[in-house]
Amino acid sequence: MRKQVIAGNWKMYKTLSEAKQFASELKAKQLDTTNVEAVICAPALFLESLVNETKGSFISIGAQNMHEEKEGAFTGEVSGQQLQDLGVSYVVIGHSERRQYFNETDESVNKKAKAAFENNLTPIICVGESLEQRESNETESIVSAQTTAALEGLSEEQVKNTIIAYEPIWAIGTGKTATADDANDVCRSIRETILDGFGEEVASAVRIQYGGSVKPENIEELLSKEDIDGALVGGASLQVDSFVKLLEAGA
Ligand code: G2H
Repeated sequence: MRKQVIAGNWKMYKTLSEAKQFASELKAKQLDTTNVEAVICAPALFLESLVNETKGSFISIGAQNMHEEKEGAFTGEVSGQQLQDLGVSYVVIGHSERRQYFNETDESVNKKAKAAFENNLTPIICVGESLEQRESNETESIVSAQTTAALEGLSEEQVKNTIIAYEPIWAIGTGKTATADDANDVCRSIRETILDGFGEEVASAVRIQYGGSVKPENIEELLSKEDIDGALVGGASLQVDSFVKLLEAGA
């Protein structure tokens, strides 16, 4: 059985002291995490402190982006090697905000996914369609093409350990959520794409999250669906109480 993974994506929110306070409050909670993984994807500046603060707890720490090269003259960038060295274990790749505002492409997403595995980081690869694409019935073809491109050249073992986050762009931070059935249909189509490319064993192992205005009020229904294995959560991951409710729903 696939273990649910609830990942908070803090985006560019919080100060260092707020981040540390959150981690110290969260780790003190008595949560049954047998069936759920808890990940916080924080701004790069906070990663070292958060890794230290959460050591030995049920919480894992992720970055929100990385550069595909190991090192080099890339001002302002952070490499997979540097993340691994800090003790980071996950990295979000190809979030729609990065695709939209920072020219992230399917090709760079693929390079970053490969670099993530080279540095023992679990990639959370985001895919999703725009409103226009949904309205012209292109959702599954767009998401399938993004998935295929992102996973190109990865080994079966690596794909099994990849997390795909299906985030319809029109549902991000807007309060609009895809219905649980619609989200599940797209997650199933992603799994079918992986089945075509990598076979049954890989497709049934890979975890596929839904993301886009997930909150305590809608998470249970989303997670009850067969092909949804967790959530990537922005706004509702910023408060400890709300994040705890999301984890409890996954437990
Ligand atoms: C989608 C999501 C987190 P929110 O970007 O990746 O954010 O839950 O605020 O829609």
